[in-house]
Amino acid sequence: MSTSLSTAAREGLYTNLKEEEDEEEQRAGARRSAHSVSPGRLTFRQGSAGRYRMVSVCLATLCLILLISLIAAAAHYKNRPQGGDGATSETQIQKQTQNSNASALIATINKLQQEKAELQKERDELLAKLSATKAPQVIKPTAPPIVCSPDWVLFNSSCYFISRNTRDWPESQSYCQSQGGHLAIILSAEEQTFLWDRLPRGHWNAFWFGITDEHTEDQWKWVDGTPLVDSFWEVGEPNNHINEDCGYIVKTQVLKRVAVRSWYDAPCSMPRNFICEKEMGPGVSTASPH
Ligand SMILES: [Ca+2]
Ligand SMILES: [Ca+2]
Repeated sequence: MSTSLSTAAREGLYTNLKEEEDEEEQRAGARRSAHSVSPGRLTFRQGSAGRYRMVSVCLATLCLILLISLIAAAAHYKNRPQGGDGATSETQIQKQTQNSNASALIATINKLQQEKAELQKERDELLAKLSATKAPQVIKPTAPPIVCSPDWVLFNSSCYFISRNTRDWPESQSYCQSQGGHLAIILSAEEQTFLWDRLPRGHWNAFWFGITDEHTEDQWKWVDGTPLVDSFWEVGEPNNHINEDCGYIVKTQVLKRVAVRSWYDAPCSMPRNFICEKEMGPGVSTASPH
């Protein structure tokens, strides 16, 4: 009996399941009917799909372009010099290069100037040596010592003769000229003193020398025509007391008389001792006094 029930129960269950399947199939068929598309709507669906493909292609192209741009930009920035603005950096580099070149140039110029100075110094030294080599070794002949004739005395480069006899001034000058000289021309205190020291003392020892104002009164000139500059007149002389145009030196026994105040003027015709002078420079021949 239980087996019969079980069979009946299974048949009942099977019937219920079959009915449920049929109902489900009917609902599915109804959904398919509800979602069935008309031909016009199908054409609309096909056009939308083409536009979607076109948009997709465009988007893909844009993405590709964007990717290429990004790659190019990355490459550009990778190749850019590091550290700030490119133009500024390049200018700084150029400036640094120029400064470096200028410093090197200045150093080169300084070095060349130093070498130039050294070369000039060396050149001058060589020129000096060359000049010393080329310069003739001039050996000045030693001038022979001046030897004065007997009774003549030497002072500097002149010989002097102090007469023992007397003549007037013109004759005295003539005698001196005959000896190759002239009445003494006294140009310095040293020369004056030298002669004074060699004059003999006496009551009024007087000696003509080579000065006169016979051509123009009070314009005293030496026998060689040169004017008188330094003079050793006694105080109050020359006074042209009695038409006195010739000069003479006085030496007495009075010791207080001095050489540099010993000149007087007197008439040229008066007989007096005299002093001759003869220059003894090169080329001047000597002659013995008479
Ligand atoms: Ca006079
Ligand atoms: Ca006088």
